[in-house]
Amino acid sequence: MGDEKIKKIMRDIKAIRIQGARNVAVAGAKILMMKAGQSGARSSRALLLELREVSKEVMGLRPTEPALRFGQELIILKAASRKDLGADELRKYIVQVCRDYIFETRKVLEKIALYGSRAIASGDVVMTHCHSHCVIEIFRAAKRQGKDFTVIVTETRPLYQGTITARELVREKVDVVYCIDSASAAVMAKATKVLVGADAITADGAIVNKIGTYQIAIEAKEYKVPFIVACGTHKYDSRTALGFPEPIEQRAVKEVADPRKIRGVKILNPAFDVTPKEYIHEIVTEIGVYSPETLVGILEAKARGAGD
Ligand code: RUB
Repeated sequence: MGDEKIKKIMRDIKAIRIQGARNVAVAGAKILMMKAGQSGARSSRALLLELREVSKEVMGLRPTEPALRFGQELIILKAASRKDLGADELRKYIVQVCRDYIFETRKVLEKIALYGSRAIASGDVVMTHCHSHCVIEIFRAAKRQGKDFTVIVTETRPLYQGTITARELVREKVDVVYCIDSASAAVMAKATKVLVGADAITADGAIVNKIGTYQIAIEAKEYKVPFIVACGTHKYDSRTALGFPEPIEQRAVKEVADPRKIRGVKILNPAFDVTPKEYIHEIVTEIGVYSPETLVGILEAKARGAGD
């Protein structure tokens, strides 16, 4: 029964029914929590082995998700550091570590909402793409501060996450304009800002986000509209500083088109694209609002242990 629940969460992550980097990372932590809670392992060694196995599977579900990887690695690392405990104690310890991690991600989101809301002014027309919890929380905070603004939401083909964003903002009584992705250049002249989330920050200061983000960034630059990114520092992929490229998830072609209707054609379906630092005005994180260069300097120093 418990394993079935875990499998269901995994299927939901894979099918993007659970989506957005933060939610995916939290769902991954919940899987480890469930696995530990229900495991019948008699030794801490066996328990850790089970945890590592399921975690490997979880991390493979969405390849472009450093936050998911970071969360999984952190939980496993903490669990492994207490292998001196008996199986029952370790089980309880792991459940608590997962709870703490989930709580921490909530705190990160609240700080991003606070700092990011300062960039939103009454009268703004802000374009966003896809569905990002960081972005939604910023708009929610700005609205609660009494600011009146409009959000242009792009539909975000092929899975239409823009509809989630539109619905959530309407619930917050935000004025929403919805358009197809290919209308973004045509409506950019009306925008005063662009605000998007991110799945990854790379060592060269680029961000990786839902496919279509890069073209919006290019259009924003052309129209001199500030392009702002909101994301937690746990999305920094320090492996990119060692020369590993950020993997870009390639999804099933049937999400894009029915291959039987256009036979003989190679269909591409990359889930994400890379926006270089030159296009990014600033990145809003839980530790502050920085240019990509400054932020990466701080995060790289921290990753190498020099920042702590
Ligand atoms: C979602 C997406 C979001 C980032 C950030 O893609 O690209 O902008 O994940 O999300 P998908 P958050 O729908 O494929 O998961 O701010 O929620 O972490």
